[in-house]
Amino acid sequence: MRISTSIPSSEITPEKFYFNRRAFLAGSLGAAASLLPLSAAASSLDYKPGPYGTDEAWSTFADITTYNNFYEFGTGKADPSNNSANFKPTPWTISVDGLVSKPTTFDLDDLMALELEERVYRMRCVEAWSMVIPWIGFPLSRILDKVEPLGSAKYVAFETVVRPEEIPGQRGRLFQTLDWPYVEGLRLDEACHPLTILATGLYGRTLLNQNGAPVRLVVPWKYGFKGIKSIVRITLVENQPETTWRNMAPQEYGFFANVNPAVDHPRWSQATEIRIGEGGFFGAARRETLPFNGYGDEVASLYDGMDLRSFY
Ligand SMILES: Nc1nc2c(c(=O)[nH]1)N[C@H]1C(S)=C(S)[C@@H](COP(=O)(O)O)O[C@H]1N2
Ligand SMILES: [Mo]
Repeated sequence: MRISTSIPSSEITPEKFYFNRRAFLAGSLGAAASLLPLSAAASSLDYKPGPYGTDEAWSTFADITTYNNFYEFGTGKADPSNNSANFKPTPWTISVDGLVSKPTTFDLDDLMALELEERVYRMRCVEAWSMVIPWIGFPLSRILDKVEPLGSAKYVAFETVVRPEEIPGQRGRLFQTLDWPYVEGLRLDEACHPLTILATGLYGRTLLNQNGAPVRLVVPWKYGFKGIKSIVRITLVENQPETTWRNMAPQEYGFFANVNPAVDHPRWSQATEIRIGEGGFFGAARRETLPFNGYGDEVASLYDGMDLRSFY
């Protein structure tokens, strides 16, 4: 993995910069505390500023790394950070296969050698909470281009690793909730959209296990469950692939899952959301949820002619 262990981190991902930016944006001394865990388990990454950003305050490193959904490690928000210490994200490969001219198995090193960039995106979970996360990664299109999709490829299917020895939720019994592997999918044009990235880090460092180390999908205009973690396989296919949450409850979770405040989940409203860090579900004012999570200018045209009243 091309991590800059030999270069002082102050030269490449100045933590002071994060501190200042957090303090500036949040106007908060709490920002200092939120940076303390930064140095512990993750390594510094080399990256450049990305073309997309937001003026909103970043969620703290502490919130992003302790309030998680990763059912392989348990269903509680603290479970992924508490139960993932034995998971080994290196060495790692991702095979990209299916309807492509050049099926390729990428080593994580190859991916880290792609030019990494920062993308500060809002993330909106279908459960009606949100964060602002400074991801480090690269457009998914960069590896799709390398394998040369065939004309018959219409969708992209993704798979999470299965390793019951390292992943307690996959050993069954205790909290067997979903079928493994966790699977997700995108239409090929969604997968090639410049906003769609594979993330290998956040806050300037490699991903911690709970965030989907070593590489996970980020599709900021869709509900968070589309952002499949710890990916080992990407397959180009002709037909719409199966997706985990839709398999689990098709009346509640669709394939497209575009953030849409006008269409409620059958059991709760999607009109507003809680920004984690701004107070509890019963405390802070709720924010308005934006169509396509605020990325409509970039992506609405992908859905011309589709019925956007549909959750799916
Ligand atoms: N393999 C896998 N990927 C997953 C999930 C999961 O349970 N397993 N949860 C999803 C959900 S519901 C959300 S909201 C995001 C959460 O990402 P974060 O914990 O890094 O914020 O991951 C998504 N990716
Ligand atoms: Mo989610």
